Amino acid sequence: MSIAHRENMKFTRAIVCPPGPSLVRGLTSSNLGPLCYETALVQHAAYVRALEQCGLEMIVLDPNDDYPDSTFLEDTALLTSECAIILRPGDLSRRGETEMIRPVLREFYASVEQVESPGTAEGGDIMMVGKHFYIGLSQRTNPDGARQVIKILEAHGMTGSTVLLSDLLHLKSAVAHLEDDNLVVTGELLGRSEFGGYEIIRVDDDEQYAANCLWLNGTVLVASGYPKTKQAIEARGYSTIPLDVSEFRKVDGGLSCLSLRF
Ligand code: CIR
Repeated sequence: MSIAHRENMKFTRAIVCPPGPSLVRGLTSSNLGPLCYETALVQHAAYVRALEQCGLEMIVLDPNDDYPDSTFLEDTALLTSECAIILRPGDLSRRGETEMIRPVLREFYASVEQVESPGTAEGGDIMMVGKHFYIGLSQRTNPDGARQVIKILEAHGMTGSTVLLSDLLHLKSAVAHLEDDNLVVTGELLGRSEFGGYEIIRVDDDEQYAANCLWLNGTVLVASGYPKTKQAIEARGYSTIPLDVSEFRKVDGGLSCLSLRF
C-alpha cells in the first residue's frame, strides 16, 4: 500500500464504560493473579482524565455488570470518519456487549453498519491508519468477519487488509499507530512485510505489554513501568502520559481497549 495518502487526524470524542464488579471474572490468560476492583476503578478514572487532557470530550456509559469484559469497549465497534461498524465479538461471553453501544453510535453516526454471523471481529484486532484499516486474523476475528469489515469500509471509500496472527490475543496487543507513519511494534509483528513502509519503534521482549499504547492528538498514553518504550516514543517527538493499568492487564486488557475514539 502507498503511504502517501495518509493524513493525520484529530479525535474529538471518546466513549468509555467503567468496569462493574464482575470485572474480576473477566477473560484472562495472564496468570497475574486476582485483580482489585477498587483499584481498577481508580485506574479507570485516571484514564478518563488523561483522555480529557488530550482534548477529548468524554461519553461515559453506565457500567454493565452483566458482561465482565464490557469495560473493553473497543472490541464492540469500529469507528471511522465515514461510518460506525458494530462488530461481533469472537468470544461468546462478550457477544451481547454490542447492544449497549448501538444507541450511542446512532446519536453520532448517520451510517451504523453491522458484522453478521458467521463473521466475528473485535476492535482490538483493527488498527486504523487514516482511511486504511489493518485487521488481525486471530482467535477472535475470523476471515469472514474481516471480509465483511473490508466490504463495508470499501463501500464507504476506505480500505482494509488482513494480518495473520499466531499467538496474539489481538493485533493491537503488538502494534500501535502513532500517526506520522510511526508504528510501535513488538513480538511476532516485528519484521512483517505488511508494515514495511513505516518507521518502526521497536519494543523489546521485556516490555511487550507497552506496545499497546494510544496516540491521542499528538500525545501518547503509555502503560507505566516500561521506561525504554516511553523513552523511544518521546525520542520521536511525542509527549507521553504514563498510566497505571495493572488491574486491566490482569484480564488481558490495555490502554486502547478501554475506549472508542472518534
Ligand atoms: C478479553 O479477553 O476479551 C478481555 N479480557 C480483554 C480484551 C482486551 N481488548 C483489547 O485488547 N481490545
